[in-house]
Amino acid sequence: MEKIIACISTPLGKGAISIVRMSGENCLEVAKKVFFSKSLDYENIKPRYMYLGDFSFDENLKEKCMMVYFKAPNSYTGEDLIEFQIHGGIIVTQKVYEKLLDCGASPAEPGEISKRAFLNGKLSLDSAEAIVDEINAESESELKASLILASGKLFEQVTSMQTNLTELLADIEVTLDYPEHDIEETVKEKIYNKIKEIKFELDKHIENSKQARFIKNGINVAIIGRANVGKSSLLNALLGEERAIVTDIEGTTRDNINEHFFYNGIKINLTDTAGIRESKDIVENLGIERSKKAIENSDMVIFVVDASEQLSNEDLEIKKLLENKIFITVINKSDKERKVEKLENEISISALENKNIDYLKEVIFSSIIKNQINFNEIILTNERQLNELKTCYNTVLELENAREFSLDVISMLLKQLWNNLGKITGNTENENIIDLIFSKFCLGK
Ligand SMILES: Nc1nc2c(ncn2[C@@H]2O[C@H](COP(=O)(O)OP(=O)(O)OP(=O)(O)O)[C@@H](O)[C@H]2O)c(=O)[nH]1
Ligand SMILES: [Mg+2]
Repeated sequence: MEKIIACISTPLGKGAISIVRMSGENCLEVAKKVFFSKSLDYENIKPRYMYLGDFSFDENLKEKCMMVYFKAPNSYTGEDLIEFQIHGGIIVTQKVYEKLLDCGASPAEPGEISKRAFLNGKLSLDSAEAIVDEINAESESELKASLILASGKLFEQVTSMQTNLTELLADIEVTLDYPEHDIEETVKEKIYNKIKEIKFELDKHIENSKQARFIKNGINVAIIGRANVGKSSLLNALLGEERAIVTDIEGTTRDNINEHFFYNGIKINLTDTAGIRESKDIVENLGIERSKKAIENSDMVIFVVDASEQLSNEDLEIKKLLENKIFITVINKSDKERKVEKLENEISISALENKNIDYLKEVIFSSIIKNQINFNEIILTNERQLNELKTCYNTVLELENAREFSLDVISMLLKQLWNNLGKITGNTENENIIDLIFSKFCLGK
């Protein structure tokens, strides 16, 4: 019998309510010692029914609260589970939790609640990970991608692939047991066709997930240019707030400034940098080094040039730094008389007058996100899942030559593929990944 665990499942802080949970067989026995309600007869307790009553710390000290009982297997963990909904104060929540420990429950490890759900077949590994991503989602796109996964779409597809593989393995067994029937070629043909189907599916997911990094982490954009061209003004214009200091003195920005905004549900991470120029100032030179680092770390660069001045050697030097980068050339200060020559693929804006800023946002977005993101399809934002999927894909490539192999070799490869698919959903014996994944959960989840 698993021990009874208890945890605080809402963030500790002041709020309307807090939830303290308890899971494990016989957790009702613990509840009996602390929760009393006129309408509650423990012998005939109704599952999924809110009881209003008193949580008793001792004879004199009581807290009015609600209790719900979920009877196994119809609960989040698949075990008997009880939730107390109490007033959302830090001390009262802790006291309820401690009282449950005093009465026989043990503290839950981070992720233990969800781990039990997984072990009891309530949750697949990929859905569990999707829930973590859902909780941590910072952008709408990340949330959408995690909701599809949490709904079990990947689990369904992977499980169906595994079922197909099991059938093929059974066919091989039969062929090996009755070699006189000479059906080897037919079986090999069947395997070949199934493998082609699986390859198509895996390929689709890998292809769809190419933009996943941007959905999860956003697009990193460095604003680069020589001093005084209006980089900080552009940052402010894109953000729609006066975040960075702007002056007409060259070298105003000395250290990178990181801020973000959202466009089409995608997070755009901006880095405003120190203007790049020859300088004897140590602080400024350090800042310039950081600008160069920002270029390296970015997915794309906005190269800002001043419209009212001719291109200088500094501009050209900076452009050289961008040779292997995706970049947009932005001609700023378009409100002034133009002196700069026409540049390739330029976008003319005025940060000061907010001209063409929305168009620039669209160009930033579309230089990275090439295809429309289809949120009805599976997008693997989770690196572990994607890596497992790629491993499967490699085995599928080997299996494509199935016709040339002996049935023993094919059988071995099919089992390998079955196991690797299982690592995505947790349908495998490997305890290490399971422990690793659930340790990333927050306490009380
Ligand atoms: N007319 C006009 N002036 C601008 C525009 N954008 C910026 N400026 C002015 O240009 C000067 C420099 O602007 P900043 O945004 O501080 O330039 P920066 O590139 O961040 O400069 P450093 O941090 O020193 O490298 C300020 O006086 C701004 O008001 C614009 O679109 N039009
Ligand atoms: Mg600046």
